[in-house]
Amino acid sequence: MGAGILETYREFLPVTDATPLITMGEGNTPLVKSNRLGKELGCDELYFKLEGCNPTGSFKDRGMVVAIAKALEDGSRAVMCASTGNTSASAAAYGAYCDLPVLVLIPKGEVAMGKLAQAMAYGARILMINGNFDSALALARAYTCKHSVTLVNSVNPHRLEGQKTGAFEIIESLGDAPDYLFIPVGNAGNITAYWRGFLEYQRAGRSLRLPKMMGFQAEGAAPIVRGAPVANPQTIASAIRIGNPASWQGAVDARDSSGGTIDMVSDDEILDAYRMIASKEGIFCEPASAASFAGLVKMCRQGLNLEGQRVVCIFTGNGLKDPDLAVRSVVSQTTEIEPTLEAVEAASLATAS
Ligand code: AN7
Repeated sequence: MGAGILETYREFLPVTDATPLITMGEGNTPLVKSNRLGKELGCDELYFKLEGCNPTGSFKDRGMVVAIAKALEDGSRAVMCASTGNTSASAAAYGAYCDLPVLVLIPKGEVAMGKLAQAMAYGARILMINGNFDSALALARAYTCKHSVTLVNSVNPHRLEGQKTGAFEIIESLGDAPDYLFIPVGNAGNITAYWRGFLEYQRAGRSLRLPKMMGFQAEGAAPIVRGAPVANPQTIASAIRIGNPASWQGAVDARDSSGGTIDMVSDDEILDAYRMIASKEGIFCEPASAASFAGLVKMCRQGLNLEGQRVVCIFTGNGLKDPDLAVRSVVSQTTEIEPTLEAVEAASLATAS
């Protein structure tokens, strides 16, 4: 373990003798058992997969390490992606690690500060466009068709190959697949990849069961739920502000073959979940990630009975990526006091007694 996903899962990945087995320590992320929220929902086996523990703070590193390794194998001279933030941070980091120039197209004013800071620090060439993610992705596709620059969005098949390893790890941790997998849906690559991972491990005899795939979009950016692209997607969860997902069909297949669902949650439900996960479990994930748990809460309210069921929520990215939102949306318990013991005692009374 800790060898990186290319080496650990090479028999399940497009690894050849010529593929460089690069790693920045991605994968092998914690699967943490819920201590409080599961009980509140009547579920005694609820787990959280902490993808924010990857090297750049999101699940994107699993797919990016494969995409970058294959780009190097193919002699690529530069890579490009469009991004709501996390893909650009990941591409920029792996590009820096491998001395491969990285171009990122991001929607101006719509990327969380932490992610932008990462792309800048890792030294990517950042092109801010006056448009949304969907138009950025269309431009990245058009540019990479015309020029010999490798596209590393999830339309690059190597990305989803890497991302399916999240499902492998869950099976290894639990001894089998869970009954339900709750996951946020944006461009729909991750739900597609997880389903593939569960199928492949079952086929390889490493698991017996298959989970119901429960995907959640944000209400203002829910094209799959509504059955048509959304021209001007809006949600506080900027990572999943996507109106025309590239892996639309993959998500629908995962839903239908698993007997799961793809539904939506409101920004208020996302923020409630985001605050609960942090204040009741000690896990700080980003708002888009909280859509998975918000979906679980919604299903339970609608009568889903989780007694005796094993449930996993994927927390796709780290809360530190969007500190502005945390400061704006959490009522903090902060008071300013004089630097005296008396003042500390007076202020602590209610909390420590
Ligand atoms: C934290 O970085 O699309 O359904 O450009 O950053 O596989 O797209 C990010 C997506 C969930 C949705 N959670 O996953 C990008 C980008 C977080 C994310 C998603 C994203 P997909």
